[in-house]
Amino acid sequence: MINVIGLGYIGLPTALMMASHGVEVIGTDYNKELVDTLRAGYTTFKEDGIDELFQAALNAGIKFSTEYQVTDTYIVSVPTPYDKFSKKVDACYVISAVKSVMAVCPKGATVVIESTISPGTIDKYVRPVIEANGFTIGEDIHLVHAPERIIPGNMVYELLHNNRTIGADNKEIGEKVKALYASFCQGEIVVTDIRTAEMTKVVENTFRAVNIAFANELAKICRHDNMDVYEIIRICNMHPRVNILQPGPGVGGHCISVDPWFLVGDYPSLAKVIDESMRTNDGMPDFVLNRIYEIMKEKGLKEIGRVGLYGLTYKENVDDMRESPTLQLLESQERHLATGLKVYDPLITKDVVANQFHDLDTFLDAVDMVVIMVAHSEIREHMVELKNKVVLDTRNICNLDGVFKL
Ligand code: SAJ
Repeated sequence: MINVIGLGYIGLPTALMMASHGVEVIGTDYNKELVDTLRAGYTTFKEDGIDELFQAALNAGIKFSTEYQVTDTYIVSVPTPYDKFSKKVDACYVISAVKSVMAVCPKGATVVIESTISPGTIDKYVRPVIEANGFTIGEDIHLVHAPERIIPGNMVYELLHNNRTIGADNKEIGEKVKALYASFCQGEIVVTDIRTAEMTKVVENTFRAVNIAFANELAKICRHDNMDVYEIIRICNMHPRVNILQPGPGVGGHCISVDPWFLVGDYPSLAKVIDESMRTNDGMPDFVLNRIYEIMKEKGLKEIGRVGLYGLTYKENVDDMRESPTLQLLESQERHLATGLKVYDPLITKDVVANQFHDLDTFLDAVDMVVIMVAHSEIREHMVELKNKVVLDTRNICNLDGVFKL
């Protein structure tokens, strides 16, 4: 039996996937409300295919609990926030979960850490907790790092198809955990050591962050001399060895906008390109705010309160707002004492910010200028309704006449 600890964006789909592929699974989360919701038969976030997967897992007998279980394999998938000031990972939830596992686990158990952690976290924080409980690692307890790789918006598909990395202290345990993931994963599963697995995860997200920063920097350069960055990227990408990503209003989510800081925090004098890239990405919401003022001036618009931001989530078609560029932009407008921007997101039904609307028509009635911050499918379907508005399209999805780009 597998006890999956932490039933959030990664733990839940992983638990469901294993259960629906014949593995006996109990999912544990300290949040009673979340466990009650799952027990009542409801998923806790939206994702393509998650409801069907949930149903298959329920049919296969998955259980949910607030208690840690006595079993031989644990998968720890709890959040790893980062400390904004020190730029270091905060492993408190991982440490606390491992402590709780130690309180119940039998000798011989395997503890798999799936949470994203900075390189060295297992040596520094996880091993001492296990040893402090009187266990010898490698004899009484086996330790593995199996970092997740799935992308919000396509999680179920990627869980099934992505290649994976398993880091283990010894090959035998690595192969055992590989077999567990192979119960559902159709991709290649590479077994390596723990430190390498920790590093690969952070490097993958850093690669993407640096490449997005390059696109964002190009957008700024092109804006300076009024060139079309999208056309330039399109043509450059026709070169067989060039593949530039897309500029945008900023980088959000709990991965690309966070993990690279672990490397900057741990190697401040070495991680120069990464540091500069992260600052470039973090500066994009301010760049958008400046664009809003420039365009308002050009179009003779006087009231910032008649400008509306479309999209609150960190990217299209997900309901996750963590580190979202729109939230960063709203913070930025407060710093510039220019509050009043209107906001609408079809996927955020709760009131989370001031001046938030819950209906597209009312939102459009309240504004003269729309800033497309997120390329949700909904806005693509209603593009024609924007034709009498001034539009700043930060995602390059709108081809109405006169639309402004980054
Ligand atoms: N973005 C751009 N331009 C682009 C691509 C993305 O501005 O060309 C922005 C998005 O709008 C968003 C942010 O970057 O605000 C991040 O979005 P994303 O789709 O690139 O990535 P995430 O954060 O949703 O998921 C990433 C993935 N990592 C990589 O692709 C290397 C995923 O595979 C990881 O599992 C996930 O981080 C994670 O949990 O670590």
